[in-house]
Amino acid sequence: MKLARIDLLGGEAAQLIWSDGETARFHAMWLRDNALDAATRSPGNGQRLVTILDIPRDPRIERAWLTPEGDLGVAFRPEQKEVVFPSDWLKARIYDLQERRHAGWTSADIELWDTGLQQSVPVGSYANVSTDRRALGSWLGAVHRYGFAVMTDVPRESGQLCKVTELFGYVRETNYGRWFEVRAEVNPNNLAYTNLGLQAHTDNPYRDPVPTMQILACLENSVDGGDSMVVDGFQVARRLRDENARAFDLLSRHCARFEYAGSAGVRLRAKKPIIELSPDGEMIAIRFNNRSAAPVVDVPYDDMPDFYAAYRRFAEIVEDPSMEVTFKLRPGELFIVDNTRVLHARKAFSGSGKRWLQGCYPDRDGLLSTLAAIEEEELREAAE
Ligand code: NM2
Ligand code: OGA
Ligand code: ZN
Repeated sequence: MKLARIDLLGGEAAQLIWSDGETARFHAMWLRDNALDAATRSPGNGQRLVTILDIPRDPRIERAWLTPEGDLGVAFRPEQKEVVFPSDWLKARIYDLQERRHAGWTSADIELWDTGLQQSVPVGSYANVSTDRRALGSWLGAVHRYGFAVMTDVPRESGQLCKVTELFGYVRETNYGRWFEVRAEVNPNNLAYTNLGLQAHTDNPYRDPVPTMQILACLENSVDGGDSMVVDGFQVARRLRDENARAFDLLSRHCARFEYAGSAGVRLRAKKPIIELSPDGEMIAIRFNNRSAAPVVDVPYDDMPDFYAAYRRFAEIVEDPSMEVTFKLRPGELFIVDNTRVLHARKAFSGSGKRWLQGCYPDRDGLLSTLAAIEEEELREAAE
C-alpha cells in the first residue's frame, strides 16, 4: 500500500497517511534507529551494525518526501543521512495505536478452541510431512494455531519421535533423557510411569525454562483405556477471566510453586504463576500439574482463600467435558502439544495388553523458526 501523504510534525516526528486512509505517526528517533541503509544494517544478514550510542541523542527529520514508488524518504540531521522506508514495511510496524496490538490477550495467528475441534483434529501424515515442505509447513502451522496436532503413519521404531523433531527443530535433553519411555514400571520415579490416569496437565512446571513442546509417540496401545485428551489452557484462562476477573488476577499476579524430587540427585524447583502473562497482558504460559504442585507461599494470607477458589475453578473448567478433545493413539501415531498452552491427559488403563509411548521435548523456537522460513519461501514462490 503506497503512501498518499507525509506531514512533518516539527522535525521530531512525521505523520504518514497511506492511500487506504490509515494514518500513523513515527518519531524521528524510531526512524533513525530502524533505518534500513547499509551503514545501519548489514546488507548480508540484516543485523544492526550500530549501537544505540552511535545514534545522536536527539535526531531530527530535516526533510521528508514521498518517493515515486509511494515510499517514505527521510533526511536526518545532524547526521546528514538520507534513508528510504518502504511504505509496507512501515505499515506493518505501526505503534501509534489507540488499542495496543494484543489488546490484552493472544496474538492474532492463534485460535482458541474447545470440544468443537473434535470434528476436525489437526492431523498430518508422516509420509507427507517428512517429504513435502508444504505439508510440513501446514502441519507446523496447525501446531502453532491450535497448540497441538496429531501425526499418523509414523514408522514404528524406537526413537522415531526425535526424527520427527528433526524435521523442524531440536530436542531439549532433560533429566528424563533425550527421550523417555512412557509405560508402567516397577518402582516408577514419576506417576507418568504407572497405569494411573493423569489429570490434564502441562509437563515439568518445576523446570525453568519450562519445556515448550512435547511429543508423545505410540508404539503399542492394546490396553483397555489409556486414551489421550487435550485441553486448550488459554481457553480455560479466558473462560476464567470472563467469569471472574479477580480469580484470573489471583492466578496471574501471584506465583505458585512446583517441585520434582522423584529421582536421586534431581531437585527441580520453580516459582511461577499458573497463568503467566507478559507485561502487556498477553498470554505467555499455563502451568498446571497436580502431581508436582508444591505448597504455595507467595500469596498473602488474606488472599489465600480466594486463590484456592480460583485454582479450583480453573481445575473445574479444565475438567469440563465441553473443553476436551480426545483420541486414542494407535501404534504409529503421535501427537505434539505446545506445553506452554495446551494441557494433555491420559485415562487410566488396565487389561491384558501393553501400552508403550515415547516422549520428548522439542523446543518451540526452532519450530516457529522453521514455520516462518517456510511461509517466507511460499510467499516468494507465489510472487514469482
Ligand atoms: N515425564 C513423562 O512433568 C511431569 O512430571 C510429567 C514427565 C516423566 C517425563 C511427566
Ligand atoms: C506424560 C504424559 C501421557 C500418556 O508422560 O507426560 O502425560 O498418555 N503421558 O501416557
Ligand atoms: Zn505429561
